[in-house]
Amino acid sequence: MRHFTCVHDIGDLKAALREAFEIKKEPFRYSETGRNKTLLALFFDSSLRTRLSTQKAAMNLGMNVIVLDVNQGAWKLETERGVVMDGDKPEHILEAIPVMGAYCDIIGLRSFARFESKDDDYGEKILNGFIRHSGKPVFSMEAATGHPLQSFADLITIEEYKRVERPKVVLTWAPHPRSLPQAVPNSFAQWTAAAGYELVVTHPEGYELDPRFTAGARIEYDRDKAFDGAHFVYAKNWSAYTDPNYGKILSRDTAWTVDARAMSLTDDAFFMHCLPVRRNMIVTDDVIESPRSLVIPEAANRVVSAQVVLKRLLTDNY
Ligand code: AN0
Ligand code: CP
Repeated sequence: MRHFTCVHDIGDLKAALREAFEIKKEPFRYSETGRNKTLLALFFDSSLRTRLSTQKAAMNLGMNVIVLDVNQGAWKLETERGVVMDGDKPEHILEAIPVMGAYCDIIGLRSFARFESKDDDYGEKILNGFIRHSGKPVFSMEAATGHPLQSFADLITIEEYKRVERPKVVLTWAPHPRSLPQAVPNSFAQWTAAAGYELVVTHPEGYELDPRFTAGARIEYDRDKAFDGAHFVYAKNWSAYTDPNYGKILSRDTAWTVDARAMSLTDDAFFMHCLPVRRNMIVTDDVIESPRSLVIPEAANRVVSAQVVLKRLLTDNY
């Protein structure tokens, strides 16, 4: 694996899951693999889990880690080519990327959708810029259209808790006061399809995701019908994908908040969310605090997914 940006990069998913459980059992077995190798973890956007779990995974592999919050202390970066740089941005990303590549062996990148241009976001302009110009293996720590480390951790969690071979998994939209990217639901749909689960996606009309990610899923606008018999409920807010509403909030309807009544329609489903979560917008206190809530084990598995990916990037490239 040269880079890690989506489910296709991981190859045989079953083998990757087996590797994850092996690493979870023996996290320090490969503590020499990353010796004298440096991870540069670059954040253009905020993070708690990704920042900490990726560092922990790198440390378990014996790596050195540099973390940079690009917007705090580094020069503001111009991303357009051809502009006269007489404004507030002193450095161009076309110099900054190879410079950063010179100081490390692997680059982790967090750079959310900007909602300024759907083509730039869905063309993964920033992530692909790092792949093209850094000269180093690059992995996504949530880019514009996907959050593969999250989905990999979600699958590890589902595999640990499922009671049937092919569980019914429901991805449900829920309200949020700010415009959020489609990265988490896109990846979740793509990875659960690759895992062969039954996937139902439910949301108000107008929130249809890019069909390239939801291929094979059933879209159900009636949430009660979607929840019927579910084994896992995965809640997430996202903004509209379809034109002309790309990046917009179309609904704030709190009837979509996941509550005990909705969960009672399921087959005693587990509740999942990638976090950070806004309580009583996305999910009620009682549901997220219930014994069926997996949000903490899910977050803990982020170390495992990051460690599998880093180990493969190290062994395949160095
Ligand atoms: C981000 C998102 O929705 O993509 C990160 C989730 C892991 N969430 C927020 O910005 C609240
Ligand atoms: N789930 C997740 O990626 O969390 P952070 O945004 O805190 O990293």
